[in-house]
Amino acid sequence: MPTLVPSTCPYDCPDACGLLAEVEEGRLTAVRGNPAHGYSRGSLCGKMQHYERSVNSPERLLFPQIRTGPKGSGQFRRATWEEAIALTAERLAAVKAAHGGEAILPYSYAGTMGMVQRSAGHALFHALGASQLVRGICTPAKNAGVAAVLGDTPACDADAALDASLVVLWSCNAVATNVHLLPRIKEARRNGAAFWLVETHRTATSPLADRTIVVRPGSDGALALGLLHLMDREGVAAAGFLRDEAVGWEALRREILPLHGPARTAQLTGLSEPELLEIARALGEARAPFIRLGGGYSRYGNGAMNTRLILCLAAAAGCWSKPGAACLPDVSTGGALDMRPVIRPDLAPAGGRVVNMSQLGHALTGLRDPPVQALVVWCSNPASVAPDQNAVLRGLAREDLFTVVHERLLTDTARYADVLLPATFSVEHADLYRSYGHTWLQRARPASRPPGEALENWEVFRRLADALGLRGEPWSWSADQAIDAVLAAPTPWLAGIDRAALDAGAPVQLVPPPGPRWRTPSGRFEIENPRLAHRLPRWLPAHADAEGDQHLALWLQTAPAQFTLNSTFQERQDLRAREGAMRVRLSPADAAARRLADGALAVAWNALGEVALRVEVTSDVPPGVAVVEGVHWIRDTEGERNVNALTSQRLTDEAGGSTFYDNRIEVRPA
Ligand SMILES: Nc1nc2c(c(=O)[nH]1)N[C@H]1C(S)=C(S)[C@@H](COP(=O)(O)OP(=O)(O)OC[C@H]3O[C@@H](n4cnc5c(=O)[nH]c(N)nc54)[C@H](O)[C@@H]3O)O[C@H]1N2
Ligand SMILES: Nc1nc2c(c(=O)[nH]1)N[C@H]1C(S)=C(S)[C@@H](COP(=O)(O)OP(=O)(O)OC[C@H]3O[C@@H](n4cnc5c(=O)[nH]c(N)nc54)[C@H](O)[C@@H]3O)O[C@H]1N2
Ligand SMILES: [Mo]
Repeated sequence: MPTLVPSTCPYDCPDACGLLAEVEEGRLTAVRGNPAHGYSRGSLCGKMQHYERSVNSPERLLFPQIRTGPKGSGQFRRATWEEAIALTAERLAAVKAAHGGEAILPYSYAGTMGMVQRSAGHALFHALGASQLVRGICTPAKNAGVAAVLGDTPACDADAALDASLVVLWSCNAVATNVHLLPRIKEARRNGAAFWLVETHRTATSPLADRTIVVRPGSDGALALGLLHLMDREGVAAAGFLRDEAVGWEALRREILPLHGPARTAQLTGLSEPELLEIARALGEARAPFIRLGGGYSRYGNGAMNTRLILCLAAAAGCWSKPGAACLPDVSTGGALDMRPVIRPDLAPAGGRVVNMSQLGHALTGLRDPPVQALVVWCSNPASVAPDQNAVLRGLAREDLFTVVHERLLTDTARYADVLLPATFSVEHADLYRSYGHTWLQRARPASRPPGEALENWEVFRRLADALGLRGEPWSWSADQAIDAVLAAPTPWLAGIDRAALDAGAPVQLVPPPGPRWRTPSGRFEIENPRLAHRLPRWLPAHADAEGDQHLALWLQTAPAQFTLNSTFQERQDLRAREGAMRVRLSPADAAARRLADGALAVAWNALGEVALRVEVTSDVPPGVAVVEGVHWIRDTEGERNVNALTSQRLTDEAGGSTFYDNRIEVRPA
């Protein structure tokens, strides 16, 4: 009989599902959803249903290794942990002595969302005075836009969708990226709700929806302004709310909305004037609209501004004033845990160099004073996921760069390691999980035994700190003690939790601290924000509209795929088969104009690079748009590059976010 151990899905997804791990003789044999988890309620996505296949993968790294072949060849010899740690410590110390601490660059992201394991290296790199990584590859522009309008106002619960009469998923392909919102939407539909998507093409979620509103990429801000113009003109905007609970409505009406009549909106968004009017009326007149903001529209040069404008539209639709209505950007639980005991920001030198993780290519090939001479990667696969792949690979191939990678698998990045260290899977180590889609907190204990000599992040950085002569907290703690230290740091959110239940592995609900309705400096909904360069939100074009690449006709969309998660799960043959090979989806008109047949091998290109992929001809994609889903391992591509060879290192308007969807390409037959 297997033992059932409560655990958590560790991946970067708003759902952060509760798991039950089935373990026999220390080995994970299966996982199921934990029915006691109030958000995921016992169901799992297609990726996690057979997590044991990932955990027991024959491709797992089992021992420390040291490079023997050329950089990137993936040729290594086995080493002991003692040798690997000693070599790493010696090289990091030498780089620091010769070039200063800032020549060392830590690189990590959300391979696991577990708060302690993902943060395990931070204190060490602060103490070394290393360059500090700006971890902005995901949706900081969205977060900045939300903060500009809503401040720290807590989000609604996903269950708010149940009461809606109109559900709008605004750039969220929920079938892939927010699976557990769907049962709630289905229930709302049974009660009569309509279900719309705002998208750049028809997605896997489209067949479930009543309507997919297809806009030109990056034009969502213009759409929101045009709809605000029409709702105001038609008298269907939530006027009482905008006047009494918001600041800036009259200024927006006076200074900005007159510029966004239907003709200009139609031109910028690609929607027709009658359709715009119909959407404006439907939103304004909806009894209870529920608008969920995904991240898609925010990965553009105008990403933060788009967010501000969509939130203003949601306010005008009555999301904060009609009974049963709501707007859900993300559920921010960032204030729930005080990570300082683990991260130790106090150890970092003031004013040290910062490096944006979306500009790794530049950091490795262009930074001087000092150049990056040592790179330590964990919980991330930048060779696959970071933009401008050719620049990243040129950097990783530098003979004078010392690269350490702590990984579970031989990823594209791991192939470039000088020292390659084997990592545990989530079920093999302790951690603490909060979510950005709900308010459940979970503490997981190790459930199964790691294979070979795989070690958790925490233990690796402890050993490295020890070899570098760093003593005391947090390095004297075990991962469990680090979790205890985080839970002992008081926050208002933790005040009321059932600690015994949490410690026993049960999902425990965090309660946002009480406060005023609007947690903004003005105490109101901030259409106008005097602290920003653009006091009033306004239309900003996306990079690919404003910069020099307009001569390329196709707007590249590189959205998440359903059966993989960023570059995670690419080791799984069963999931790769369900996803299919890397392909570019084109409209029949664009395919015909380029003499590209369905299934043909083609080359997608722009100034940054070339990618070989298969063509899929589909009327789901409008002319002028090219869709490439998924972050494939380079190993599995036909031309040794994935779609990130075509994405640029340009950042968003605010907060240094990535602009993965803001690029143009052309496609030709191979
Ligand atoms: N299966 C799966 N799940 C995942 C992930 C994955 O890779 N696979 N990734 C995880 C991570 S790290 C994140 S951050 C989240 C991301 O999930 P979300 O932030 O919700 O959204 P995205 O999937 O990034 O984008 C959703 C949609 O935006 C659309 N889109 C692109 N540009 C525009 C635009 O200009 N306007 C509009 N209206 N729509 C646009 C795309 O077509 C896509 O369908 O998902 C997480 N979950
Ligand atoms: N073209 C394109 N590129 C994208 C995106 C896109 O939509 N399109 N999405 C972007 C987004 S939103 C994000 S968030 C980033 C995500 O970028 P990353 O956070 O780098 O995500 P993954 O590709 O999932 O790689 C995570 C790696 O961490 C490893 N890992 C997992 N758990 C552990 C652990 O406990 N310890 C250690 N040491 N390693 C572990 C996994 O094996 C995996 O190789 O990708 C971005 N890249
Ligand atoms: Mo992300």
